[in-house]
Amino acid sequence: MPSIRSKRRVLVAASTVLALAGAAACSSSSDSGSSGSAGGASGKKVRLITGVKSDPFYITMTCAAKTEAKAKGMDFTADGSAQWDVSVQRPLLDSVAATRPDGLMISPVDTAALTPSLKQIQSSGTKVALVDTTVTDSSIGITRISSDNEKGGRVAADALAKLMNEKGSAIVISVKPGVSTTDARIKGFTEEMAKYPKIKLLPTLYDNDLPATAASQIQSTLAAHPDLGGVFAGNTNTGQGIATGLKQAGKQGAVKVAAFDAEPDEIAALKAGTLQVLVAQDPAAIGKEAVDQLAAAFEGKTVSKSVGTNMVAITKANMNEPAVSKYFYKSGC
Ligand code: T6T
Repeated sequence: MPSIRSKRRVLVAASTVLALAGAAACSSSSDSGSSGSAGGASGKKVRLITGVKSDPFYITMTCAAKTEAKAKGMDFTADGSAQWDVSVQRPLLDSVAATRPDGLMISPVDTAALTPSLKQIQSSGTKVALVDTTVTDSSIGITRISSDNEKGGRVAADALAKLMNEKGSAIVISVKPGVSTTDARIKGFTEEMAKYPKIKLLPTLYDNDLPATAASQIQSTLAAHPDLGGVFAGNTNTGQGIATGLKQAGKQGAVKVAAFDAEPDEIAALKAGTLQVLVAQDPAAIGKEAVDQLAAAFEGKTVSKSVGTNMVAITKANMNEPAVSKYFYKSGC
């Protein structure tokens, strides 16, 4: 697989994987928010709160974080919201905060709603690492680790436009407004799709991260727009739901789909030809990197304020290549 990694570039390997090299650690800062306390990383209490506990993206992240934390002798536990909802994640955050951990890794489900709680936790001495999603307030987090989601949206747009022969109607279905990652994907996708004047982009729909909602949304869109040629699914549950909806409408393969992520159901849909392109992230790298940055902070070493991780565009043609299939998400450790 001819893919040469370089910083900040989207690389297209002719017939195989399209590697989107992560923007390496950037804007390193020597101040980790406070000098590391004695004893380094070993024994430090680190808690992870993910966006949705049952989501294979976060399960894959958690597995890698757990392994890295164990190797560094940390006291590490993980939890996650039952669903993508501030009212569900907030009590989880507050209960973790009450234990005053040394480090908190969190994927906030909203760019602003949880900021007051995060400010309070941070001011009480807990080092906060934002993983995957972020918050608008730049004072939150000694480090932020995620994919370059805007770039991923652009890649999805170019891939979908090609599949649609650069004409027809397309639609974006995603989680909900105010999610830093999926908002960035939509931004990148929409801006890139504007380069294809014969493709008409319908208004974006939001499914609250519920596959059943995405399934019914794609069916009602098909009914209203019989010429629908393409769909961009903003994340796993949306991709899963769209695949189901297209199958129920007997349109699998006829309507082309570019979806973010690579959880097992999306992989199966790719194999079946219901989805055509998956922009896979590297949640394992996000989890591992966050633990490493917290360890650096505990040890008083330089902490990278933001770290970009890799993404790979997966198709039926390249999905069996080991260098590609290693990006498939897991449903368990
Ligand atoms: O796409 C990922 C994650 O990057 C996003 O922030 C929320 O949805 C996922 O977890 C997949 O469901």
